[in-house]
Amino acid sequence: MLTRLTPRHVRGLPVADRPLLMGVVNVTPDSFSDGGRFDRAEVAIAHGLELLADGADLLDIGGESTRPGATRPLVTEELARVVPVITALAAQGAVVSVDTMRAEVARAALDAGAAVVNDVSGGLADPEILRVVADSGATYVAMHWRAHATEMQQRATYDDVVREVRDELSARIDAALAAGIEPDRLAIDPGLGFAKTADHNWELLRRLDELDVLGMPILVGSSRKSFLGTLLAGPDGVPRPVDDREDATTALTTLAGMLGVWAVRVHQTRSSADALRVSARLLGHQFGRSSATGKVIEA
Ligand code: PMM
Repeated sequence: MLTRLTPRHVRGLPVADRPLLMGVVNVTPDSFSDGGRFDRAEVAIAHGLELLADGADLLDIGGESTRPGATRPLVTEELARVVPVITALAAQGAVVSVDTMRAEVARAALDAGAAVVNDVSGGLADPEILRVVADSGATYVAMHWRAHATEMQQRATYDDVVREVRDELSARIDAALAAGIEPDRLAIDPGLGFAKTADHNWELLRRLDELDVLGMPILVGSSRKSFLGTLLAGPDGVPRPVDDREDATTALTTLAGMLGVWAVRVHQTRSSADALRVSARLLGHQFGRSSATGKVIEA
């Protein structure tokens, strides 16, 4: 039995009668899902605009691949990848999030117009990032994380994955608040695939309501991840390729809409935007208002 989450919003970000749709722009040569496709600034910018036209509410710009085993780029490389793309997309009116674990990159991204810092390490990789976000008054997304990509697979051990993720996220919320980030500018994310097996991911999705007690909006990123490839493996056991996991991603977006998460992070926004409009039309009244269009109302 899946339990609906408490509706929650983040101050200063769009509000809708459905989960917000975060479109991913990976400006990297090596991300698992789309590495090398958008690693030139003008291609990444065009892709961001396409995601917006297809229904994204905000864009998540990242310059570091977190695929298992990936080596980290230099700070200078990461900055050179993301800053021009953020500058251009923010100038065109997009609500921009930067996907980074580094304080220095977060600071430059906020200066370039980003409104959100999406930190997959929840402040563990570079604790200074919390202070940078607090000083700027931006939104902070704290994801559950245990280790960098080179060693995260070995850290996928839990007695009860949901309880441990909840407790570890609770500690990250405390750290963010202690650094001065305001509670209504915080969101959390269970970090599917980060130090998690496929079974851990499914368990987290099944028991997402147990994270609701933390009192924070929840973002979920399942798009194209390997647990979907494993689920959809053919009779030969070969996982479904990354670029053929879109329908499964949309199915999970539909589920997220029914559960009432705050936001979903996806690589392709068109089908997920449709899925969210369908779930909002069906269930919108449960958010306290109903809309036939799923149109975003500015906060
Ligand atoms: N997943 C990836 C990168 N950033 N951020 C959040 N908040 N949640 C996620 O699940 C997440 C993330 C990895 O996927 P990608 O390399 O295809 O972007």
